[in-house]
Amino acid sequence: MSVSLEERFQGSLLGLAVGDALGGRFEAQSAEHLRQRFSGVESLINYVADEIWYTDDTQMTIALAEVLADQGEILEQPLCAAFVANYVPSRGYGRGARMVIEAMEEGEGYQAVASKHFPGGSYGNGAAMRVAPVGLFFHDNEARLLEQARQSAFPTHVHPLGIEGAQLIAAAVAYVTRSDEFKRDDFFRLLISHCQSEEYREKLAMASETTSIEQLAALGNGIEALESVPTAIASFALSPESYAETIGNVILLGGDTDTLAAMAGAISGAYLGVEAIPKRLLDRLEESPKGKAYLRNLASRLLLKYQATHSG
Ligand code: RVK
Ligand code: MG
Ligand code: MG
Repeated sequence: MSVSLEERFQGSLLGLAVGDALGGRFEAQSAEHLRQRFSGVESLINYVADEIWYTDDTQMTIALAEVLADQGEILEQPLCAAFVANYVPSRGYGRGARMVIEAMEEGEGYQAVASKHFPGGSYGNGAAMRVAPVGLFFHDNEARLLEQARQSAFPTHVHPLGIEGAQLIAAAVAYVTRSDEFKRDDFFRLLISHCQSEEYREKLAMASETTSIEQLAALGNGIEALESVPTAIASFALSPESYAETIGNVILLGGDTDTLAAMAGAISGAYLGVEAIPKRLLDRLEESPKGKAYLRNLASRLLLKYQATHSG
């Protein structure tokens, strides 16, 4: 069964938003607590009865997708302007990200804030959680993909581990966007070839051998990119044919549930397409001005720009 590029672009953005919104309900809870509450992924999904609202993960992804759809590439100034225009503090941002965006908003030198707030810059998962549109847009150009993922990280995440996390999620989204059939060994071989640090090489080697939920937990559920990017990738590879399992299994790990499910959902949605997202969840995704309909339209705009830059 072949999935169209339009279904993949929509699947990735909506898959990210739905994962973020469902995961957002359980942020910082423990795996023990969640396992007591839910017998498995099905009961987790059936629990959703009312509207689900996304968090900063989707809000920042929207900024990135808008820049790509308008400019055809990530440029520093339009990206900073889009982060500021899309800044909704109540969506719950990382501490460092908030300070950098507020400095941008004030017209201050955000570069100094980005590199000084944390020594060596942030290695939080904030660059990886928002990078999916880069993976979609540059799915057929590996060199550009890596450079643009780096560029999309820079205003807030200058630490090499924060940037590398973004490059790996972008590469995973790109790989599955090109794939009609998921080839696990090939997928991990490619991702490991993109690793620059020993830390990620080790974690992705572990991810490539993850064949159970217990092993998935050992990869981490934290807010640091290294403690969440490999986990999200491994969860997709564990259930490539099920969007629900891909996001449900990481949410049940507890910890940074919104971001784990946002990243895993973006990969799964790009592979399976928007139809794979359970109707129960998609129906309940918020209908705000930048809610479900806007995201669908943004995915189509992103695809149109992709096609325009690839014709002639
Ligand atoms: C609230 C020490 C560091 C560090 C460094 C830790 C939203 C800090 C989303 C920091 C995501 C946190 C998440 C997040 C995304 C990072 N030394 N600690 N060099 N670098 N940390 O603030 O956009 O949920 O504890 O840059 O990456 O849903 O507060 O933000 O879960 O990682 O925030 O890093 O966060 P930040 P972010
Ligand atoms: Mg969040
Ligand atoms: Mg989070």
